[in-house]
Amino acid sequence: MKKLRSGTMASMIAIIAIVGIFYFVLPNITSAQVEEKSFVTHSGAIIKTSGDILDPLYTSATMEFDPMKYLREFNYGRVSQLPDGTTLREFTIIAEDDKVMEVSPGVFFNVWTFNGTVPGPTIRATEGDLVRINFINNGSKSHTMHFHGIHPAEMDGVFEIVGPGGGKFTYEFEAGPVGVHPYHCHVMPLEEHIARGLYGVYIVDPKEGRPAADEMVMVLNGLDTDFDTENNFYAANTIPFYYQHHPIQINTDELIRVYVVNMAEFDPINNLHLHGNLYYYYPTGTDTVPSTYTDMITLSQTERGIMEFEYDYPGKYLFHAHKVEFSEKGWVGIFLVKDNPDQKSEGIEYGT
Ligand SMILES: [Cu+2]
Repeated sequence: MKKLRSGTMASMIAIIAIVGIFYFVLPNITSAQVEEKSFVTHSGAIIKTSGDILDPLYTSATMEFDPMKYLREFNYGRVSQLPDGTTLREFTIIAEDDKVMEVSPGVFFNVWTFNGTVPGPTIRATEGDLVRINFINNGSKSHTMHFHGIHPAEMDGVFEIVGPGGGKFTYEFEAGPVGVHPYHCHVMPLEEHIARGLYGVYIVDPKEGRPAADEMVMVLNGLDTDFDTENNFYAANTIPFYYQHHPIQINTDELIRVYVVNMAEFDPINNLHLHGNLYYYYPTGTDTVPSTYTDMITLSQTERGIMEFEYDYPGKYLFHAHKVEFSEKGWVGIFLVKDNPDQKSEGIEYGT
């Protein structure tokens, strides 16, 4: 009986000790878990969160992407001359799938990249050039590069799967036809490989060139950050609202040429509306004569074209998806039109 009592006492003491540990120690652990942490986002805002922070400022695999730099950056490759006089343009493109991008303040998304950015570099050549792409897959999944345009079947980036961990393939084809084309990974599940960011723009210039212009590239994209095959954010050039907060500066009486490509997955259409102006539109950029003069185009997946316009009046003009859901989720920007320093003012001041 005594033995039993002392055994019961020992058990009770043990239970009290265990309960005590839960009561006094565990709250400290749980309070540590709900403790808010602060960090600075790409826009300079200070965000507090109690969730797991995948902070781009402290994550080595973070993707650095500057939509303003991307806008007017054209990659003409390493240029050399073949014995027959053909211009050879060589590019090295590296695929990775471990980068993290802050797509909106506090929202981090694992993007898959060509040369470290979404979209990948804008590849540019002149019709008839020989384009050589030294493709390296440093990702953890198989990837390829599939170019829209004209090329031999074995250069199509569909059946020649390039394995992960350093797989290589050399794509080689004659640049053509003239126009603006997308390139993207073509490994299954295709929707995911594209939506994660493995795409970019490929421009083929006519031999005679195009009239001088302030040229830019806009890739219309969507971001499905919760993997439910619906986009949570939309953008021109990846970062929602970027060109609204950082307007694109252009001049009055200067030709603006925008190479626009729709790469948004999951939604059947996207569109582009320009304020205070209309633009000449060249579908796919394959013709030198515009098909229409409009302020609104509608684009399905990988549909693209060239827009050309000039502003008469300085000021701020919106451009955005007229599918309002998309513009309210990030696909909206501003052209800040300034008086052309090379032109004399006409004297009339509107809105004063
Ligand atoms: Cu892929």
